[in-house]
Amino acid sequence: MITGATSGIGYSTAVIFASNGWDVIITGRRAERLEKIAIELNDQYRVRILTLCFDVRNNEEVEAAIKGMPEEWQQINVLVNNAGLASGLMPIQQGNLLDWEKMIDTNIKGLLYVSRVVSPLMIRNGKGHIINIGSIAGHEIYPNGNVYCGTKAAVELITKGMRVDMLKDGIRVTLVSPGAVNTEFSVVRFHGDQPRADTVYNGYQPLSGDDVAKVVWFAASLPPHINISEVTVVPTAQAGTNLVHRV
Ligand code: NDP
Ligand code: 8X3
Repeated sequence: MITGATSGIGYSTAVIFASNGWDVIITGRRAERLEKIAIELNDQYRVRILTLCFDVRNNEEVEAAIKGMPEEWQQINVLVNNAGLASGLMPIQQGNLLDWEKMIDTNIKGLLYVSRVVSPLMIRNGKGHIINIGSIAGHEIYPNGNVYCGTKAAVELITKGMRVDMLKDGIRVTLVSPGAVNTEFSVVRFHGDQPRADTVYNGYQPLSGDDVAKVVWFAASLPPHINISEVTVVPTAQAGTNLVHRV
């Protein structure tokens, strides 16, 4: 199950699992995209794709969608908690409360809602792997990153908490923390301002969604006794959230 599979890292992760023969549950709010991706992956890789359209911020929708799946789909081997966003880039003293709430509700509460429903299924099945998509923004702050960085720092500690709590159940828990990835992330952050979003990726080669998906797949495809606890993956041209070598 991959949350936020309608674009970027989540989409690429769905492709890599499907291309390796896995049946995949893809989720997101954009129903049309989900259906299009399901047809594409089914045609190309002959695997089964289940689409679940819900907003991770709405716990009722999350529970109804996941608990309502046919029993066979409830055997979730891997959950990739990827759905997330940045909204705005403003100093704390000028912050927009709606942006803050969107980020906190999606990146922290949404991840928790989905995990709360899926983790008991994994424990019931006696195995499972939760891969949370954090960020280097969770490890270090940059100007105006305040709340987004805070949500990703929370994801880091929640990931550790999950690992501790489900240790006895044999559930693997991994944190993947990417640096700059060229997806819809920046256009979402800048509320649809594509030219401004493009400036984030000018003058160097950022990661692609496919690059991050390879790391997620690596962690998921290791033998069951190996857990990658944390991995940070950045473009070669990036040495920190605010340190990118541009030419
Ligand atoms: P995209 O904007 O391309 O993808 C985000 C995905 O999350 C979309 O599929 C979107 O689907 C989904 N999503 C967002 N909000 C919700 C919601 N409320 N309910 C359900 N789904 C939601 O960005 P990325 O692929 O870059 O982002 C994926 C993750 O990677 C995020 O957690 C982000 O914080 C993290 N990340 C990104 C980095 C980057 O530089 N791009 C770097 C480090 C981490 P839909 O709109 O259809 O609901
Ligand atoms: C996304 C990376 O550095 O733009 O998490 O916040 S950054």
